[in-house]
Amino acid sequence: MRFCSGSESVHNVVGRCGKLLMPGSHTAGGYGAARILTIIRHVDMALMRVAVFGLLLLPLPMIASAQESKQYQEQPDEFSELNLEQLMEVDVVSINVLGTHTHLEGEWMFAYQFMFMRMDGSRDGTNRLSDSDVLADFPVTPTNMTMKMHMPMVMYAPSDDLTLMAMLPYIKLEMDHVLGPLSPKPGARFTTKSEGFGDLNVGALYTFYRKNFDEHRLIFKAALSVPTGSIDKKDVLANPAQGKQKLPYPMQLGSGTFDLHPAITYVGEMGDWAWGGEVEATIRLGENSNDYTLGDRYKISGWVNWKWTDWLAPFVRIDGEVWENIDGADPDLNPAVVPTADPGRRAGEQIDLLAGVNLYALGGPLKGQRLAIQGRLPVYRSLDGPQLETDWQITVGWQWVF
Ligand SMILES: [Cu+2]
Repeated sequence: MRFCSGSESVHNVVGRCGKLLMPGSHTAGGYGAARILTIIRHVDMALMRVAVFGLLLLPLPMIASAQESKQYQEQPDEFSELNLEQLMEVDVVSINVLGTHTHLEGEWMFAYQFMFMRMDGSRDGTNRLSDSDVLADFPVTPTNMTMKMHMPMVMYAPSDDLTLMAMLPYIKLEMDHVLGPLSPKPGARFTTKSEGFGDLNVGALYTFYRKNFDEHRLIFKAALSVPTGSIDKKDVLANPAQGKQKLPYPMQLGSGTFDLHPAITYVGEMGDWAWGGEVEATIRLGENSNDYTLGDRYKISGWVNWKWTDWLAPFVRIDGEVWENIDGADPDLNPAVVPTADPGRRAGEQIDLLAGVNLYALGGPLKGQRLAIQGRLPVYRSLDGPQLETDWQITVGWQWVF
């Protein structure tokens, strides 16, 4: 019964293990105390969220004062006299096709991104685990997973300082599994698939500080994801006689909750170089209809872009990300069967190195179009495992600005 050991939170023991081990125990005597502890824990989480918001809202007073200073810090004449085509040459390095970027007043952008991610093998902490390591504790282990994501995106800038955006991913997931000695069919393999729209993301990017137009800029992002992605995806598992069963957490397409995605980005640009840094949080609001909340995420990034020629800008980037475990549990999932069904085996931290190129068409029939290719490799991973580890990712993005 290792999955009900002391490391489990009170919430999980009541919500999940309690249900598993002692059906109907929700009315038992110990429930009252456990419920109080659960409430305390939720208050804790709420306080943490308030703290993160406080940090992200800090720049608001600066926005107000920056507005005043902008009154007399007009764009230099050289910028106001440029036409659109020339302006696009100016922002050739700062518009990173795949990263946070803003547009100039009146610009529209249509974009499409394709992302492929491969996960292979499991990890616990920083240690690799073999399939048989995982199968010593679980009847089933995932062996690998692929994610394909198609992401159409639209952006519009009502002013040089404000860019609005919306994007809706279409996701295809595939996960392979093998059964172990704790199962009735050791060595048997099966694959699960799920496919559909993910969560709609809408937001605004606001430049609240700029020096010399775009030599140094600070941008605040306020974005919200709407739970349009399914959290009820099903497929046939190891035993086809049982029909389609609820798929575990990483095979679902959305969070099931409204999520906030606040971020602060710094972008600097000089000559043929652009550089930047970003902090971003994903804050889940409330609990979804399947009685759980995905873990919050915190990300910090830094990058350098170099304009090699007018049409080619390579870049390197480093991302560090921390994400928390799931709070609560889907009552249809049994965490004793497979690690992916355990809400307490989802957290992790990872550092990735990224590199790629941005390509720009400055004239001709492709004028205004941009293309980017980016690869991502992890240099550090520590996971609450056993958990599948991300091995590599490749993203191709196309943009049309007009
Ligand atoms: Cu854009």
